[in-house]
Amino acid sequence: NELRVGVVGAGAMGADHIARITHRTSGAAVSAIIEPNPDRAAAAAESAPGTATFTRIEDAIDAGTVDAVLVATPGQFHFPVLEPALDARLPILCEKPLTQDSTSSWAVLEQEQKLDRPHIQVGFMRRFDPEYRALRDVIAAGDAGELLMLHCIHRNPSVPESYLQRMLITDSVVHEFDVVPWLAGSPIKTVEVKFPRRNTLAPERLREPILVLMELENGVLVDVEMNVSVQFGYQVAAEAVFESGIAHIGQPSGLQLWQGGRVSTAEHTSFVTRFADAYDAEVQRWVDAVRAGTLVDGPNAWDGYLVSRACEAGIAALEGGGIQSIDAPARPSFYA
Ligand code: ISE
Repeated sequence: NELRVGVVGAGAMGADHIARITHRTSGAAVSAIIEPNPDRAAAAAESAPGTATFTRIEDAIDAGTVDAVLVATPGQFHFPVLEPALDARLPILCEKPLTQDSTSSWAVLEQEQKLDRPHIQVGFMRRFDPEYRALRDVIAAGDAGELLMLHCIHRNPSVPESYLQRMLITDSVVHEFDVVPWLAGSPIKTVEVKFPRRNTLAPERLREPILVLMELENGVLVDVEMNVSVQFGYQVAAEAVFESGIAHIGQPSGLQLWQGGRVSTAEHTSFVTRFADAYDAEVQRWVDAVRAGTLVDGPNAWDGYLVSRACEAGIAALEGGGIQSIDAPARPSFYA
């Protein structure tokens, strides 16, 4: 029987997930849309006929219409949704970040540990991107020797008005904070933020781009160019430097066109297309895991907690400067 998914939040990401589950995911259907904004709720319901709409998750749960929950609201609204969903023992796919800070993420872990097994998967979709997976395999296989450095590029054409300075860390670099330790097989030890010249095309409230430097426990050094006003497109790429080789991921791909004395290749303009395959795989594997009873097949709430600690160090580095260290507690056996 099909998994009945309640989608919380019908903004850009929620609408994308609703379309995905409705048209591309097998074994699942959207049964409820939880969205306080009536226009957004109506538009979303029209795209997924037969779904009920609610303004509060508690009402959707009480109506008995959902077997699992996909949380796609902005990060600051995750915590109040996770609480009732865990209370109802529902499996959850929560978009990144898990919550806005490590104290509330810890509270989520404590609540989850009252259940029989992990119920929350966190939406770090890069782990499902074919190129990131291939790079991780190259690192693990060691064919090019040990990994020495990672140069990461994270560029957005522009950001919405709701995007504030701290979100360079909590909304954007949050992805590197998850995917880099996963790639390199080593946790983050320190974080530092440097400021190059400011891009005058950035909104006035933002001082960016920024350069984020990380040292991992295993000695690998990582730099991240975080740049959200590049105008020309959406680019997420990385170069891995090994002892006896180099690997690149995230280069523009597809049709190359030679015309008028130029060579061109189409570039993405949004994460929705750049990571479409990753989102598809992420949601399908989550649905399969929930139907199989394992509930999680990807980053879990413990991973989300570690990222929240890295974000706190990142914000301290962004606002106060200096090299900030991260010392996370040991992983509870519940998440082994
Ligand atoms: C956005 O929220 C995302 O998650 C994207 O992956 C990221 O590239 C962007 O910077 C964020 O604002």
